[in-house]
Amino acid sequence: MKKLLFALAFMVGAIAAHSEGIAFRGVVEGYYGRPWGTEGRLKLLEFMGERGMNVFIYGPKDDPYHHSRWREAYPRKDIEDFKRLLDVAKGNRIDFYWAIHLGSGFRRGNEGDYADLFKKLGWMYDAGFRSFAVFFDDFGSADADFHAEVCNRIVNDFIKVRKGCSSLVMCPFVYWGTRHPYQKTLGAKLDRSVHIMWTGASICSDIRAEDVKKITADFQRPPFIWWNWPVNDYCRSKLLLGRTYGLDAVSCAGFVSNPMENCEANKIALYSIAEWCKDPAGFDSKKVWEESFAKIYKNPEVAKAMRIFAEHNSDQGPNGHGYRREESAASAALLGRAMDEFKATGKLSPAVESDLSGLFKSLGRASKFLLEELPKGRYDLGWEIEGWLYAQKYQAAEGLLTLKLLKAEGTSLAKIAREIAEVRRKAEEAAESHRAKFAGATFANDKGWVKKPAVATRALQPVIDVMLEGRLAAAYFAKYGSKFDPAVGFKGYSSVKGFPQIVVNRDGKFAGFVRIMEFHEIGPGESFTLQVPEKWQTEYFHAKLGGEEPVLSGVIEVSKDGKVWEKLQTHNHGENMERPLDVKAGWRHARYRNVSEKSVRVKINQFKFDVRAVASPIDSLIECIAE
Ligand code: LOG
Repeated sequence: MKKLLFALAFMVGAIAAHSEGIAFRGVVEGYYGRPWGTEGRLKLLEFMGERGMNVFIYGPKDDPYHHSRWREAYPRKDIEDFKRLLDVAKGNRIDFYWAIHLGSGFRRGNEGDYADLFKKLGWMYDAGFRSFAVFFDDFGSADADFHAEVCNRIVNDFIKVRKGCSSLVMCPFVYWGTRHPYQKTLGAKLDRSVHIMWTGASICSDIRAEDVKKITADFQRPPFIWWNWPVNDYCRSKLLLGRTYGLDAVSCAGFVSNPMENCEANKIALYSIAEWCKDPAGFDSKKVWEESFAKIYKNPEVAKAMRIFAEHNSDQGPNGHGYRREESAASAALLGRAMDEFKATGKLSPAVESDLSGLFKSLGRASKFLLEELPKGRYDLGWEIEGWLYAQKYQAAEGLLTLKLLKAEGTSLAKIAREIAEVRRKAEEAAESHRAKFAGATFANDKGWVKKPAVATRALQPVIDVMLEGRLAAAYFAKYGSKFDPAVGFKGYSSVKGFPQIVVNRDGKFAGFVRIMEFHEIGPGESFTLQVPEKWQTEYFHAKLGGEEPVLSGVIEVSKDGKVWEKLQTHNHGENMERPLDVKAGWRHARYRNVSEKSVRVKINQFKFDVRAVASPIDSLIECIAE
């Protein structure tokens, strides 16, 4: 009998998927990080209504009253906000679910915990909720009997008792993959009415028909899919604005997208997901993505610029989930050709150069336009994506300057290198101010997780990097007669005639002179100097100069610019002179100067800074070429 019912339910689900699309379709606010806030949610609900989505599951990991403090009542203000949300959801024919996360603190068989749970659900019912979900993801343990028991009791003692409640939705502890004993037990024991959430073959993954088939058998019901896209809580430096693909036309009880913390920016993905849900089999990913811009952005110029920008902001970058998306797809051939040509010849053909220049210009124009045009109120798209728009603007500028650099020589080359350094400095400044803005807008524990924005990292930035580094390295060779090594950005020099060539080496944390084995005479007033590139932060200085004599005859002086020097109060012992440095002071030069009236014999056993690496080889190279 059970089997028959199951087959019947399955068939109904399958028919629903093909005639009217997925029954429950919408959004789960289920990510880690800054929750959207009521204003953000209200706007999203309107959009979902317009796009025919009909379910919103509220479960932001970082709402304490959903999660760690699930027993406690929401403050009155939050309840008022929920009432507004419920109203707008109703007006848009959206079933607004409130989820409780019981993964921490709920003890199996503890009646006190059950009492607290029903009290809390009762308060939420009184606030107006009729749809409830229970989450166990990422917290607790794989105890299927326990999770089935809690859910079944909610069904029997609450959902069925209170008037007008929707079917319970639950997110299990093992919410991805198939064939897990936990999933099978859950499937067997959970009340038939409960929907079980599932993210696919892995946590973030495409949804494949054969996996859905397996999990449908394990759960003894079609899964309620929680699709972890376009969520970016595991790749917060990126915006995921690309097309929706990787979804087979599957039968499922429901389909909700877990989106990015960037609430407004989600509309691009959600537009497509809504279309997919309406007709999984007929869905045309490219076409729907293309048409979405004009539907989302009323101003056609904004739509056009967003389309250009989105094309290059869609891949997560390397990440723990191993989930990746295409990026800069329409430019793949051009970028591939540029890379090949440059690697083979150190140059670009005129055709490729002109196409690349066109691409950078269009990206530069689009991001500048959006920076000027988009309103930047706290819940506006402009506020959310400003940091990425700046990054895109500076990346485009860097790209164009790089094309100029490829053809420049001598003083003009140095001048362009300086311009590139300036663009990179501005990009860094904008990224830092974005980080500060986002950190300021989130809760205490989340501040450290906020990342600087990154754009077009998958295919476009690598081409700029290869060309920039390649051209600068060639220029370095022409200028200094040696091959570039990131450590060579560090310099050592001396005022002493006949002093041997100083070689600077960077070894992990240390940047300093390669040991000089023999003694050398340092005359009165003479010195030798170690210099590190601009972006490297120094936090310690240490010299060992071959005996006590140099320590008694000389001093260590430090400077920020190589012009104004200050005596460092070193701690001296034996042949050692050392001292911790304040990183913020920005000391980049250190020299030993003989301040006595006679020559002193020095053997450089060690002369080094401890550095914190912040600069890339490109920054070091630019510094060597630009001066
Ligand atoms: C969490 C979710 C998070 C997502 C992506 C589920 C069911 N739970 O690894 O809160 O946003 O992955 O990082 C999850 O997906 N855990």
